[in-house]
Parts: sequence; C-alpha cells; structure tokens
Amino acid sequence: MRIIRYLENSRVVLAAVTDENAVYPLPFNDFMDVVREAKNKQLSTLSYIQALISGGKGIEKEIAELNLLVPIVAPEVWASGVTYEKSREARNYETSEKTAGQETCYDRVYNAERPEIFFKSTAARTIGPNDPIYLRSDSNWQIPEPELGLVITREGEIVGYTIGNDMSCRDIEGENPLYLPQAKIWKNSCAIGPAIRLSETVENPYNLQIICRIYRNNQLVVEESANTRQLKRRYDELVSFLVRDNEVFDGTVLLTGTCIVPPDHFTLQDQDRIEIEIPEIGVLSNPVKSSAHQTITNK
Ligand code: DO4
Ligand code: MG
Repeated sequence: MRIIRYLENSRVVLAAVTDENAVYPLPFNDFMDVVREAKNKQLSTLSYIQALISGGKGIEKEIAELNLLVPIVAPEVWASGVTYEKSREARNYETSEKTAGQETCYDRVYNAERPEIFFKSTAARTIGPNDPIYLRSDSNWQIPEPELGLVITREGEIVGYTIGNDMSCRDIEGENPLYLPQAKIWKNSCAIGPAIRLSETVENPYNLQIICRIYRNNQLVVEESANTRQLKRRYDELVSFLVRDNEVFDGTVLLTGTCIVPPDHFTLQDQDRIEIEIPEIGVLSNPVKSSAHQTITNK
C-alpha cells in the first residue's frame, strides 16, 4: 500500500494506492494524520486504510494521469552520509583533503560508531515529482544522489519509505568539507516522492533495488543501479542518532545515503531529466534547470 498526493481542480487530494494500482482518495490532508488516527484507534496504518477504502470506489484515472505532488510536506529533511562504500570512494576521489597513506574524514566516518547526519531541506525547498531540480550557478560538478528516505514520527518510528534525491555539488564539498551546507542546500535541491510506501508492507527494506537514469536530449546518458543490502548501517541506528536529544516532527524524512554516484566526469546540465526508481515505491522523475531559469517565488 502506498500513499500519494495529487492536485485535482486546484484541490489537494491524499490517496491510497493499492498493490493493483487502484487509487482511493482518503478523508485526510496529510499522511501523518492517517498514522495518528490509526494509532488512536489502536490499528496498524495498513488496517486503518484498508477499513477506510473497503467498499469504496477507486477513481477512474491511472496514477500516470494524475498531477502528483510531493507525497508528504515534510517539515524537515535530514540526510545520512557515507553509509555506502560507493559514497566513501566518491568522496575520497573528490576531496582535496587527502594525504597519501592517511585516512580521510570520509574513511573515519564510514567506520565510526556515530554516522554522518546532516540537515538537508525544509518543506519550502523540497520538491515533488516532475518539479524542476535547480542547478547552482557556482558549481561545475553537480550530481543527483538517489537515496531511500525514511518517513518518521516525532518518536522516531519509521512509518513509511519514499525516494529522495540529495542533490550534491562535488566541487564545493571537495574543496572543503566545511562547505557541506552549500554543497547540499539551495532552492529545489531536494526532491522526494512519488509515493510513500507503508513500512509495514515492505518485506525487507534491506533488499530494495535503486536505479538512477539520467537523460540528455532524450538519450539515456547514465544508468546505474545498486541495492540497499550494501548499506553499512541499520535504519533504526540512523534514526536513533537523528532523534537523540533532538526535537523532530511528525513526517520528518531521513535520507539514508547514496549508493549510486554517476561516473566521475559527469555533471548535470540544464534540460537533463533525472529518474530514480525503487520498484516497490515508484519512479521519481524531475527535469533539471539551470539557475538562470529559476523564478523567485518567496519574495
Ligand atoms: O559527506 C557528505 C555527504 C554524503 C552523502 O550525502 C551521501 O553519502 O549520500
Ligand atoms: Mg547523500
């Protein structure tokens, strides 16, 4: 069972999507309201949704025909780093902070008890399916980071899984790791979606395939895949560090680190399109726009 949000006649609809891809609107605005109400009724979220939709009628449209929105307006998106060997290798390649024969900060964090957890995005900076990812104007080496996202409650319970794109500027971080916030956070630098898969309906979250495709002039120029079984950490371990002595909010998303890095010579360009797929969740597709195309919406 998955959860989506879509726009219909200027109205936002929250809906459940069954394994048969039937779409059932739900009488709530937000996934976390469903989670909370299920708890009040002492039901699992799945049982509660099944009770809500049973006997009801799905909509006539297919998911592909809907104007999908970000599946949850996450108050905050946090991200884990260097949780896969692939990410460690890529960071060690790009960093100027290396001395022959010595461990880098990336080697150390990969092996340390404490993981790297960093602040990634706010609701206003986070985009959903088909919204444009913007490129920074001061970076020449920008890539998508395809990641599994954990949707958590304020208590740190993992209630859903989504797909995230933790956009990254390899040259900015590579110049100095203290530039991390600038290498990671800017307008439209974080995408999540297209759906939230209820955690209780995922048989083994440590065996999810992640595929990344990048298209340029409609030609496939990058295609890479990996599996969450390569993750060095446990999800509850990452969450426990995030919530430790911290206040987190219902619907926070924690990205779990990238296991896919495009070839080192690759950088995104205006008009590319990024697709990130986790078959159990869906395909998160976003066009790429250079900063010159950005419209300032919050002024
Ligand atoms: O250390 C910097 C960021 C790492 C990261 O975002 C990742 O491994 O996914
Ligand atoms: Mg990342």
